[in-house]
Amino acid sequence: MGGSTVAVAIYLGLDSSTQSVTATAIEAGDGGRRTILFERSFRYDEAMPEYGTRYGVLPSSDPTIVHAPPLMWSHALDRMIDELVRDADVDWSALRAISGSAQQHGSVYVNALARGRLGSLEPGLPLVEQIGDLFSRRTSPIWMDSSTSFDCGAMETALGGPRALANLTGSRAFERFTGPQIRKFAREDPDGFASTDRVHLVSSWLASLLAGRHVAIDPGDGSGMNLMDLAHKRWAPDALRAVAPGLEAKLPPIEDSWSVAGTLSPYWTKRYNLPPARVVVWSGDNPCSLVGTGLVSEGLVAVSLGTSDTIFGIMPTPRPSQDGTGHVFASPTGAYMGMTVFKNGSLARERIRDAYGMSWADFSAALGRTPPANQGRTLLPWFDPEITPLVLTPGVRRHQIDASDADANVRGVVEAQMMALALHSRWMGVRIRKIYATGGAAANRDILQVMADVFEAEVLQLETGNSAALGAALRAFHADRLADGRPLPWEEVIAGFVTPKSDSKLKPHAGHVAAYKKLIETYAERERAGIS
Ligand code: ADP
Ligand code: XUL
Repeated sequence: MGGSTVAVAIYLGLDSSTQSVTATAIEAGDGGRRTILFERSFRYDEAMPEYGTRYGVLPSSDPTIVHAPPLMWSHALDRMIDELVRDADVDWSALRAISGSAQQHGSVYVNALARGRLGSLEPGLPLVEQIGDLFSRRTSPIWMDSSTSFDCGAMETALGGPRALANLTGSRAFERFTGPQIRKFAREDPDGFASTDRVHLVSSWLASLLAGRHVAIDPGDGSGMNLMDLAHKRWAPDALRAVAPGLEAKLPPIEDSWSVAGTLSPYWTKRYNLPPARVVVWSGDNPCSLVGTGLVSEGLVAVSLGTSDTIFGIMPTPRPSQDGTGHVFASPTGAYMGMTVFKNGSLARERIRDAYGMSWADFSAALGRTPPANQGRTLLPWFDPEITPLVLTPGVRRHQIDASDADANVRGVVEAQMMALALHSRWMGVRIRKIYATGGAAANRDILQVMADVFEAEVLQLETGNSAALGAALRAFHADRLADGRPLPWEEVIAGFVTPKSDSKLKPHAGHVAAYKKLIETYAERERAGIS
């Protein structure tokens, strides 16, 4: 395929997220034609009940331990491709390249059998029947896991303290980051670690399945490990040593986010009659969302209201958070991105919604019935252990809100989340005037109005809520053009694909802004008191 010019090219972006898998296909013609062909999604819990997950994770009696089955993510990839090729409306012979996005930090441990097996999968048999014996750890710790405080402490001590680790890797040690997670595994199950030939991220594992060989980790997702030298985008030997002896030999290499890892392996081309499309290295969901929300230059930020709530924006040069709040990641555009992450996002909103037997429409109506700033009443929404700020013992802390007052609780959870987003993005040093909202809950304009009022910023919805899958498709497009020797600047890659919805702009109300300016300081105090 390399070098040939086709009139219309199709690019596929896959997003393997916490609760679901999504595929977005785009068409990019030479004559400037740009269309999102389709988006398709299914949830693991519903589509694959045999794995026993709830919200995409395995049941656990310890709230700090959160794992998911890597076989399920692999199976879901196969099933999604199967569903896509049945879609008669798409001419898959025009598929030029595939890339992907995955929940960050989660690690997949495979044994040496994978080396040969990845490239020799039998097209006549389903994938899931051929890879079950490749995992040297049957379950994968994911980003919601917070059981590695001991290993975080050990890594920070070995590297000269939290600030030194942040300056080297972009973040102080965080419980969910892959380095501390690998350290814990090597310590608790030395035999399992010894039989591990490769430690992948979810992103690099799924890319490996497509390409039929072990594929690299990109600097975007590599930044979520506490193991990568952020300035040089290569493994940091001191950090690897602080995790486990021999780790370097078990890690894939780090390669640019626009690297072509190969073409679709015979399993995919023969089983599904697909062309040998280029497989572009995958990245994390937040780095992909940066592209899929069009944040390819400085000045704008996006807030993603998915399973996690995240806030991020591009940073031309890395300025790690000196107070240990957030992260600097490499951006898949080659620059950097600043980001803060909250675990109690959509599932906390759902907990409140479900506790009072509401629908999303009822939830919105409750926001409509209650005054902004909730008469000074707040709650701390820590249903699960929280990442920002670090809270390992979960529990909702209410201030003057009666647990039986449904409306006040609805307003309380949304205001808490928006104030926490605003407070804990201050370290980025950006005056936020405009926010692109994405993720499942960005469909809810009543939630976004609270965001606009708390941030005193305009909030816009995008044409697609699936910015991670779209970002992956756009990355495939960018990398394919580059590999053909016809590179496009990022502004041209995203043009026509990443558009705010017309009439979607929400503006802050002056009176509400004033109320939140007061409340946010009270909230900050209650948060500090709530942690201790
Ligand atoms: P992820 O990619 O992390 O799996 P999504 O971005 O797909 O998650 O978001 C899924 C979440 O979106 C659901 O858990 C649900 O709580 C939330 N959601 C969907 N529709 C609405 C709505 N109308 N109002 C608020 N939240 C919503
Ligand atoms: C990012 C993070 C989450 C996951 C899941 O640091 O932990 O946003 O990527 O989406």
